[in-house]
Amino acid sequence: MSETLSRRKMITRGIAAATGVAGLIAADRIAGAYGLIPPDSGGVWGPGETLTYAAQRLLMSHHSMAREFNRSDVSKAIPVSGEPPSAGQYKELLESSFRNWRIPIDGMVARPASFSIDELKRMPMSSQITHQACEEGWSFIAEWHGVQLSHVLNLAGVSPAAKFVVVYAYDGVWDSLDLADAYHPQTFLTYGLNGNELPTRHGAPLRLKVARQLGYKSVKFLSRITLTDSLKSVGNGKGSISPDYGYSWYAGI
Ligand SMILES: Nc1nc2c(c(=O)[nH]1)N[C@H]1C(S)=C(S)[C@@H](COP(=O)(O)O)O[C@H]1N2
Ligand SMILES: [Mo]
Repeated sequence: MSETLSRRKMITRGIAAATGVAGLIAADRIAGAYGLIPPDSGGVWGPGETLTYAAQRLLMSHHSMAREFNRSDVSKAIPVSGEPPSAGQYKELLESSFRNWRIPIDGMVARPASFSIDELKRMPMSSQITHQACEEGWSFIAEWHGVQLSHVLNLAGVSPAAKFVVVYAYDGVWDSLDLADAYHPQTFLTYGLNGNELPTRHGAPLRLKVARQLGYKSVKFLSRITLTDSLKSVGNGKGSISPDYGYSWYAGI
C-alpha cells in the first residue's frame, strides 16, 4: 500500500520535476485535450490532482487489476468508518429488513430501471478478496460478494455520451467514477461480506466496492445510481463530497 502510494508520488513528482512550471501548464493542456482533468482539479490551478489522475490513466492500463488475496489472508477484525444513518428513510428501510429498498439507475441510460436486492442477487455473482485502505491510515483484507457494476450498467444501457457514474448514499455521502473505473472488472455493487450478508455498518443493503481506490470511494448505504456527461451541476461540482473534506475525487492506489 505505502509502496504503491510512494510509487504514485514518484511518478507525479517525476513528471512535475521534469517539466517545470511551463511544463505543468502544458501537461494540463494535454490532459485536458485527452479528457484527463479530474472534476475537482480547477484546471491549471490544480495541477497536482490532474497529474496524479493523468499519470495513472496514461501510464497504467485501464484494466490493471488490484491484487487479490487468499481466504487465509482475510483480516480477523474489520474496522468500520462512520455509523449507519440512525434516522429518516434509512431507519425505516432497516426496520423492515430492506424489503422495500430498491436501487434506481437513471440519468443518461436507454432503460432507466430499479432493482431490489433479490433481483441483484439473481444476477451473476462475483467475489473478490481485496485490500481496502482508509485515507486515515487503517486497512483490512476482506472478501466481497456482489455483481459487477458493468453488468448493471449494461442492463440499463449507458448512453454513448455519458462520462460518469454518480452514486448517492442515505447518509448524504455521494461520489462518482469515470467510466474506466465504473466498467473495471473489480468494481462491484456488493451485498455480501466474508460469506455473509453485508452487515449494516459496512453498508447494507448495497455498497459500491472500488478495488483500485481508497476506501472512501467504496460508498456504503447506496440509494441511487445516475449517469451523467458532466459533474459541474452535481452537488459541489467536484464529482464527490470528498473535496469538501480535503480529499481528492480521484483516490487511485
Ligand atoms: N455512505 C458512506 N460510505 C462510506 C463512508 C461513509 O461514511 N458513508 N465512509 C467511507 C470511508 S472513509 C471508508 S475508509 C470506507 C470504510 O468501509 P468500512 O466501514 O466498511 O470499513 O467506507 C467508505 N464509504
Ligand atoms: Mo476512510
